[in-house]
Amino acid sequence: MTSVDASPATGTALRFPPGFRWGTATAAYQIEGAAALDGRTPSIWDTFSHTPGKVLGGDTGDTAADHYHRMAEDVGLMKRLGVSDYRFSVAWPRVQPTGRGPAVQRGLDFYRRLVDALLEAGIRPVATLYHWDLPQELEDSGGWPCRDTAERFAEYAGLVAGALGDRVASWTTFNEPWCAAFLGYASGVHAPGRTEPEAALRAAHHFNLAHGLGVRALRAALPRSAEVSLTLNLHAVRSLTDSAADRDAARRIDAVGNRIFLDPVFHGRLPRDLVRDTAALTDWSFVRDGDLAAASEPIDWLGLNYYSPTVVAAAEPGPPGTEASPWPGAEGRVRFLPAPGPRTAMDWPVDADGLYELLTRLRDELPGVPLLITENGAAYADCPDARGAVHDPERIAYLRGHLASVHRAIEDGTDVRGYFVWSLLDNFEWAYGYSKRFGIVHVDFATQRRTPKDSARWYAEVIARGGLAP
Ligand code: IFM
Repeated sequence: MTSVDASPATGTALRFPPGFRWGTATAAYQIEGAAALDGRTPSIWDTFSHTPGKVLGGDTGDTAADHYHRMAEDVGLMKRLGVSDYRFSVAWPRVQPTGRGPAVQRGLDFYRRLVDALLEAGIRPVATLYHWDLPQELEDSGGWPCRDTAERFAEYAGLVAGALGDRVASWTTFNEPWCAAFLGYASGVHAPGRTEPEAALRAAHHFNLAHGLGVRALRAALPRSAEVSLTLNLHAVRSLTDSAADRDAARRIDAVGNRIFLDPVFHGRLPRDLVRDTAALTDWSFVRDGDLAAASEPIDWLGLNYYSPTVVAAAEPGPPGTEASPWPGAEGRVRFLPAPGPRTAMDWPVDADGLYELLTRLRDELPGVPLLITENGAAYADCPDARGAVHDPERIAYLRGHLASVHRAIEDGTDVRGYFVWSLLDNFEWAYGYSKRFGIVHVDFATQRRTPKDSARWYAEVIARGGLAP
């Protein structure tokens, strides 16, 4: 392998602690395809992506990266990278198509084959139970704003743990419940595409409840040594100025973006200011006795997904915006501003300091809770050159900068146990379809040919070295 390092020399090597977990991550609907095979039924994302106008270019996850049929090749790619861990998600409609009742063996068998191939390759499987693909039947009965969905999730968690618990030692209940609740039910840019702010707040509460009930179901089905966790996309919120009004804008976004999950899960309480901010929408009477105790079942680590920071200021007086907001309780009060600096193909600012800020905040607020970066990465418009090689120096620089931030946080006393690149493969990037490429492995979606990008070679070197070269 040729050596690739697109970053300026920094002088010193940054070594990560022994046992640091180096991984990659994917999600079922984004890569599997085989949407109607072996008993799988539609999820909310099948319905949403097949609805004209919802996804760029009319793209769907019907075939995606065809991982369902190319799983062995993809595990081979990871083995060559040298990763210690692979974070994947289980498609609920593949293993329990209606969201109720017994599991479908053919669906479970796929994940059993995947896990066996990983273990054979010396890679630790990290299974996420929910990465946004709710069985459509459960949405038809009310979806996440409906309490029963939380109970259904706990049953599903128990089924999957019963089937795979003998070989999967690391489990995550939810990936990014903020996106599922607020992009799915408030702004409607994600499935199921509803624009009902009160329903989104209910959904957020039911995600917290489902997480806690899921933790209980997992603990009941798994050996004591198994790890159980949750992944949040926390927002590194910065106030534009130090004025009271701008700081209040940041507080509002922190409440409905971060503390809406952190407080129930780690402290068994609702943020008081959030309840106040949202009083015109709900009295929160859907939170029943015992819910917050369930939500705060202890977990073994917290997964953090980070891409870019959020800069806010107090809104200027004016007519309300026409687009539905994903921030109930903050509409008309907060203005979002572009952070300075270079941007990725998603138009997201590149700012590795935001990751350091979040990690050290969690160090201070959640002492004793180990952290894993369960997603970090960047989309760029990668193209194979005439010889088929994919040069992606910006992605290498992005990953390098963010790994340096993780290293700095560790040096400053933060207990970070691992880092998983998003993503192993180019994939279905939700409302953007196949137009955005996050993979360190390029996928030609016409032929399904996989080509490791320069960043894949660079990441393999980082893993082999246990850190960043000087
Ligand atoms: O592709 C997504 C992933 O599914 C969840 N976290 C953010 C990624 C990039 O948008």
